[in-house]
Amino acid sequence: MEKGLLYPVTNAYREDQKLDGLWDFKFDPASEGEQNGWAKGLADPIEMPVPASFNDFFTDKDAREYTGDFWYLKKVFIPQHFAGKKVELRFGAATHRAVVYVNGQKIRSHEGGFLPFTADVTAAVNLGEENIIAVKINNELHRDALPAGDTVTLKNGKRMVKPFFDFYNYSGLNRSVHLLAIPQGNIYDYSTSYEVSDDQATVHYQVAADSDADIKVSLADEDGVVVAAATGQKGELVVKNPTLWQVRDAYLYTIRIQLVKNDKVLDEYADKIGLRTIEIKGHQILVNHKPIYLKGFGRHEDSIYAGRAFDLNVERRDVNLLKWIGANSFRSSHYPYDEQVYKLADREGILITDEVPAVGFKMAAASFLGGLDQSFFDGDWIDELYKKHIDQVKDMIKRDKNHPSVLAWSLCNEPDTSTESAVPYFTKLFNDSADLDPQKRPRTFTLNEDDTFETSKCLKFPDFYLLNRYPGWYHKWGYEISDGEAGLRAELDEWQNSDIDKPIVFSEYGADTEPGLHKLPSIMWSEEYQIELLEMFNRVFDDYDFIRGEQPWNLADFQTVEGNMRVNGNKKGIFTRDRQPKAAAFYLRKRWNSLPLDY
Ligand code: GCB
Repeated sequence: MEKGLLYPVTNAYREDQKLDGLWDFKFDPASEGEQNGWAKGLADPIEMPVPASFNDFFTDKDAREYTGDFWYLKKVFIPQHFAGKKVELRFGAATHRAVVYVNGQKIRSHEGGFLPFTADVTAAVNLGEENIIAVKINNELHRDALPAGDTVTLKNGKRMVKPFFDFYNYSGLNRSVHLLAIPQGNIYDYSTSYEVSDDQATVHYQVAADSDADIKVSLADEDGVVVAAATGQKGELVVKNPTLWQVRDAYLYTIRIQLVKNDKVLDEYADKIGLRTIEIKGHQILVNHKPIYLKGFGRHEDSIYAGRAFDLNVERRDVNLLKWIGANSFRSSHYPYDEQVYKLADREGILITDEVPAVGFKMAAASFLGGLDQSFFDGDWIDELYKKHIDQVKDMIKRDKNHPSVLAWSLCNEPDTSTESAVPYFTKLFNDSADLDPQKRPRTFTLNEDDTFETSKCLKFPDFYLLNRYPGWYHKWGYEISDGEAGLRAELDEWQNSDIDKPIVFSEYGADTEPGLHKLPSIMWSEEYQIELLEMFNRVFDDYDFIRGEQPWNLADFQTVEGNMRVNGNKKGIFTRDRQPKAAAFYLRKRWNSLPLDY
């Protein structure tokens, strides 16, 4: 678990330099780089953009599919004026495990390809000089790691990954690298929780700092007017007549935290927060005590050329598409996204179900590879996997807890919860994560098609249910879709007749659709069939009032592993991979713009 994961800022006390651009890059198939001194320099490197996944830049398949160790290296001038400060390197994401070296000295390692980590390099850097920063990354998949999969060696000696999920194993420094200089005694974490009524909001705050200085906290509105102030490591900020953060109508206050000693400010951290509450009551999801209905998508960080790299341009376009189509939410399937995604959602009033990269926890999900007949949670990898899983849940919540856009935590995608062996795992996961979020946001996981009201042994855990269901596509497809609808209704009738009274959100459903393929009457893969499938699901949703959201799969087409179920990727996008609408986008836009927020 990381000590603090505050997003880097530059102010009078802190300096943040992005180290994006071209880095030296080299594959290390024999894992010999460390003993051969690669941490100090790479012989015959190629140049690789950061942030980016390396895969799609290559024109040869061995390089694109490369699995194993690989190195990034950059010479960075570290200024003299960093003297007296703590110097850190912050990696937004290194997929999936990394070792950081400075001037040949090993500094730290990290596992988990979708969350940031910070290396304290104060003692290793030479100020006023160029320093050599090297990172050894490994992109193998294993059953005891997140996301889960296997790594195999082919008869020709080449390695390849066999993911237990369908998204392509894009690898590299997928998010920005930051060089930071911060005060030695610094603010390293803070958290807030809220109580709101029409005429007052109370912000309960808590600050974590490596210092015995006094802590001062203030809150300013969007005009910069300070509306509340308090002192102490823990306290309350009371705002009279607040403007609340509302869904698709965001208002952001600035919280400013200062460390002060003898009237001198030693450190300052400011951030944007939104005043709002989230609760689950019966089968309703409430924001600011009012029911809301989720409209949106599952998504991926995925685009052409740079793979899973965070690209602010793509994100701007995606958020504009979400607004255009009338969406108010998305799930960060199947991993926490770059922090800038959450900042944009905060600004636009979009709700996020934030998902940890716990995906592939089901041997049958390896069906993309032919399926493996064993319960995932019976495996001997479970203890090791759990350590990594809870560690990443902790880091995700630590990183994202202050974003008003975060609605809920998804602790797993489609785990195999239909065997008893899943129960102790989820008991522990839900117990160990219970107190991590001061706002006590709802926690959940998605239930795959096989994990139904009847078969799942873990229905007691989620605060609300996320159902991934594919009638009309993976079963009861084409002309049989009416039987698919009947099956879906039969399952929902069971939920309705049970004593469970919790919201259900449909977090995945959809049909692969080749853009431009038209057929009257429809056939599968045509744009017409995609609309028919959405219409079928919507008919069903409209008949059950405990369904509190619809998030079809996926916002956009995305790259997957090669296979006989995919034609150059997963085509269930409502938009193409280059973010243009399929016919279904116009259908959904009409529906979603006509549904009230509390539908
Ligand atoms: C699922 C997975 C998602 C896949 C999707 C599909 O259940 O959660 O990652 O992409 O199905 O299209 O097969």
